[in-house]
Amino acid sequence: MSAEIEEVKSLVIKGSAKKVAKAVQAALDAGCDPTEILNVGMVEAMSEVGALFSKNEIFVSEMLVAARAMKKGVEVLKPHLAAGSTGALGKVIIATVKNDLHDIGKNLVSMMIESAGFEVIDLGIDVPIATIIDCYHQNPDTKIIGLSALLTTTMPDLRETVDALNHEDFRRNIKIMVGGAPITQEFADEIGADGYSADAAEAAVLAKKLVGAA
Ligand code: B1M
Repeated sequence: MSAEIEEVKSLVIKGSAKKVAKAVQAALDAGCDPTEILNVGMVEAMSEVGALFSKNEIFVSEMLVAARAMKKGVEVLKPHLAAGSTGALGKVIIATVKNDLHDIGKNLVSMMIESAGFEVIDLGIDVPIATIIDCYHQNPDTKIIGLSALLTTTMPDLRETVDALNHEDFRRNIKIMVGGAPITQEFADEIGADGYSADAAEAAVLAKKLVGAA
């Protein structure tokens, strides 16, 4: 790993938001690959933060600080990862399901889907089912609804959300894709989603497949 990316990783783990933004810029200036800065410098850093939390070596507040630092880094990286979007492939509504406050992964998925050519309506975190349904009614040309869940305890919320959408008259007009660390293809099939992807890059490919554009 290059020294610049190592610096990004260490600053994300420490949660130094201001320094992370500068370190990401320095890594870009040094010619590091933006995808490597993201995956090795930031996503791996968050995995280490999660492992420290599991071992009771850090508190929730420290996870939050690391998450804020990663967001600052992603802001610097975004123009280098995502080319401008035309929105030509149609609208995607994306949300983290109710009771779940995790949004870093969902934001990366949004960014990649947008740069693949979709217009993304991001409803944020802890999103009630009714909000998603209302949003569809306001945007009846939506092609895909994407749902993220990061906790084993919100997998039932994901199931409930997909189930509710599966009972809507508009279901035949949309595809549903799901993802998040505890989600698997098997779970996605079980709850009646149309697609699952393990990461943001795969999510963009899946979205295109779901609308027949790949
Ligand atoms: Co929380 N958290 N957290 N957390 N957190 C995890 C998920 C955990 C694994 C940490 C651990 O214990 N090792 C654990 C869950 C354990 C479990 O479910 N069995 C956990 C816990 C327990 C909790 C709390 C319950 C802690 C507490 O309060 N006691 C609490 C729950 C709050 C709630 O949601 N109700 C909580 C809170 C938080 C913070 C708010 C402090 C913060 C989130 C801040 C934020 O997101 N703005 C936080 C963080 C940062 C984490 C970890 C450390 C990092 C998550 C992350 O951003 N990863 C996480 C540990 C870990 O993941 N190793 C952890 C990086 C991100 C790029 O990856 O989100 O997986 P990920 O997204 C990927 C893929 O999953 C996929 O693509 C993304 C990009 O490649 N993907 C999709 C995601 N969504 C997709 C949607 C798609 C397709 C693909 O289609 C639509």
